[in-house]
Amino acid sequence: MENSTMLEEMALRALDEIACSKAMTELEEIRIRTLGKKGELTGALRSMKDIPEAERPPFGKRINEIRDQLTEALDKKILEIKQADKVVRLKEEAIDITLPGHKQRIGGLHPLTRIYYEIRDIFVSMGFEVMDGPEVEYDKYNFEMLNIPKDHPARDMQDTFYVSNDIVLRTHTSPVQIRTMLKQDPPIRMICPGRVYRSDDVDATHSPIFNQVEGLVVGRGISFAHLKDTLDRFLKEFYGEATKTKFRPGHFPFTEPSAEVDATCAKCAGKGCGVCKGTGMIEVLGCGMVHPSVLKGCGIDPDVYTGFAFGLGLDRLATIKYGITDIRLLFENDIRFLSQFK
Ligand code: FA5
Repeated sequence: MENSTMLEEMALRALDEIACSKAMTELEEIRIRTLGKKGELTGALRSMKDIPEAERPPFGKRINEIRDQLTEALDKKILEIKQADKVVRLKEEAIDITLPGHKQRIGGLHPLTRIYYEIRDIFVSMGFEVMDGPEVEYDKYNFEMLNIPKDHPARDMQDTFYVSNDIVLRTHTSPVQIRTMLKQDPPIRMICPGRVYRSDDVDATHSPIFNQVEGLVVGRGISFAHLKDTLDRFLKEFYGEATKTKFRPGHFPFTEPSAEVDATCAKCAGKGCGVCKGTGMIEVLGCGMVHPSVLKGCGIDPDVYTGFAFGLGLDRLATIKYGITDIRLLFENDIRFLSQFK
């Protein structure tokens, strides 16, 4: 076949292939096959030597025209494919803003933390400072210096987890009283929050791990009237102005006299309900005047200084305040329960 006919056929075929191609890889193959260094057009140029001299200029001109035509067709098709790809990509990456989003859950403070913050703020506003003490405690601080010697029956009041003969998991926050009095001279006015441990059986009102807030005031002329007024004020602030308090005689080896304090039931406002067992009042804390021998053991002269102390169960206070019927709910960390306290 004549060279120029072959050239035209090649051009037509290439243009047709370009028009039909759907991918960049196909176009690249066509480009290399037709316009590449060893491609069909270069082959046509080389074949010029075989045609009569008079036909060479129009043949060469036609090769250049076809090169331009193919280049233009390829460029156009590349643009088309890129455009189509972009449309597909935009469609795939499109964000449907009408779809409902994922709800961002906002956390909240644990009810025990909230209760503690409330209690802390009330006492801090009365001039108390906040102290801290270890949960793994010397028997000496947890019991002995609080007037509870080894083998004394008073130890039965608090079933204890012993780590060794001399070390216990503290059964109450009262050892922080001792630690404070040992390192600080009066006047002292402190509260101490913390976790405590007792080998109590678990039920709706008892847990082997629970939380207390201890309070201690030591100074000249501190009397039971100060204790009564401080706790009265605190309970009114905490449960509401209408709250009434009742001080009943109690017994703690480290305070004399000792008292247990009942407050108007927050659930029924004193009318009587299941929570307060129909009495309208509920026991909320233990307290008393610091025993002179406890002061003396800590190097404080009981003839010069007197003091009062109190200890409240944070978990019990939380159950009463929020009407929680089972103390265990406070430790299970069930999100359905906790999310009610945001
Ligand atoms: C004491 O622990 C004394 N240290 C309190 C005190 C301090 C008295 C200073 C005088 C001066 P008691 O054992 O009663 O006292 O415990 C205090 C509070 O802890 C109780 O009123 C109760 O609210 C709470 N509590 C006691 N045992 C448990 C338990 N197993 N689970 C949850 N709360 C408890």
